[in-house]
Amino acid sequence: MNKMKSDKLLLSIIRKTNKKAVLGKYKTVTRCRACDSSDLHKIFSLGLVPRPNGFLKKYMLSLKEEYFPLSISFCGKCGMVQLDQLVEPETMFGDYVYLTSASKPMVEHLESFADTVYKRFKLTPRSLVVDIGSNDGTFLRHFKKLGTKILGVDPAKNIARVANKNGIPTIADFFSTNLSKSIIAKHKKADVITAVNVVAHVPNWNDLFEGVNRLLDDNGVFIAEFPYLLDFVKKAEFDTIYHEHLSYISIRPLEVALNEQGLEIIDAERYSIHGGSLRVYVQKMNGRRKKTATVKRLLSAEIKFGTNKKKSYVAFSGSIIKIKKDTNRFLNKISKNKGSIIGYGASAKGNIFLNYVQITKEKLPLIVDSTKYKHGLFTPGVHIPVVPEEKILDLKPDYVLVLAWNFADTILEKNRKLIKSGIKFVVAIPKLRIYK
Ligand code: JHZ
Repeated sequence: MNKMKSDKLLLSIIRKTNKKAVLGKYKTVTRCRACDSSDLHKIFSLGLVPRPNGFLKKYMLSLKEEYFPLSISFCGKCGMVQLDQLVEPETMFGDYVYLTSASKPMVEHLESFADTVYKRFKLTPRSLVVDIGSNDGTFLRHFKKLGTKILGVDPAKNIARVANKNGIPTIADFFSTNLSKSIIAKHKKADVITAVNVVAHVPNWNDLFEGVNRLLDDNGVFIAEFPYLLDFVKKAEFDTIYHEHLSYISIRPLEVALNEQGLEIIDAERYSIHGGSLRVYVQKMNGRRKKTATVKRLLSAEIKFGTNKKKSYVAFSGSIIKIKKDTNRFLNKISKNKGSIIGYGASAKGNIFLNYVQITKEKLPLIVDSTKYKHGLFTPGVHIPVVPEEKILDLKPDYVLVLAWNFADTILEKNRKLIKSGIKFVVAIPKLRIYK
């Protein structure tokens, strides 16, 4: 079946639950983002889904809603894993609802991240830290406290406005080679450039890394952090596949793309945040710092895993199908027994989970969340209302499905009293578990 026919067939299935579903515009990616090879092989398709952060206001529920195919492939040459579709970035990031400051574990992670960087690279009041994808300025706020110069860049105009109001100077734009030139003209070269959960979102790596190389001082460091491919595959974190995440990054392809733009990885560290992330430290090619043994060790682990081999992704695909089956079986049992259940954490990944598993508001009538921007909105596709986190105290459901599984420890800990009172918390990824 050709692509167009299969999209139309999938759309007709979705229209059974969402009559307003239409096919949105997207481009198909045919070459590897890292090495430009066309040797791409499909890993898994999640069908058609709406934009992951496409929350709707009430009046929008009666309007058309765009859906896009969602699938990932690996590159047979360099092992890069990437999305097969490209949705116009402007429509995803121009007006954003995700706030870094809404998740306490992330705020704490960024605080210790800033401390580490400040000490390791001996920053001073003259040092300039530029944060790409700076969101509400949570990360830069820590550098400001430490006393460095700071500058944020973020395409979400609504959120950049908030950051500026809170004293974090932020350019409301996509970072690019062109923008790096104007930053140098107005400020100076950067001693540190950071990009936390950003590289995976950028379609054109050459332009990003060329811009980084231009903006970086000769002795500067570029530090990027992103969910790590090996964690993603091994822990079946399939709902982090969404249209904002164009790449599922490992060291090997990233190094290919960085080298191409005159940059090299000198160190890497693994963190548990967001289900398992990798932080890489990068300098200009043949810079003064030596490469650590960790980079080599991780590279060998990637080769051993076989990031460019079909067989490495078979168990991952099997787990996705099993999670869908187990969750549906579990929810059906609850509704058969007339039990009540709500969701916890209206995350982008949660929206993919709900749409892929086909969890409608009949099965999950409400989601609580700590982000003020999401309150009063409805989740994309399945239209479940989002309410403040504290509402859980009035609702007292029998079960709570934790959609922000990456913060399950924090969410379980802060709701310990509710769990003791008999409310059962459920986490579906990497496999269905009930906490009581
Ligand atoms: P969270 C984000 O994705 C955004 P999302 C982005 N696309 C990215 O790359 C990844 O992170 C890595 C809420 N919450 O962070 C807040 C509570 O209600 O998993 C958030 O809405 N109570 C840039 O959206 C959501 O859960 C809590 O106690 O998939 C978590 O969203 C906590 C801790 C969170 O990311």
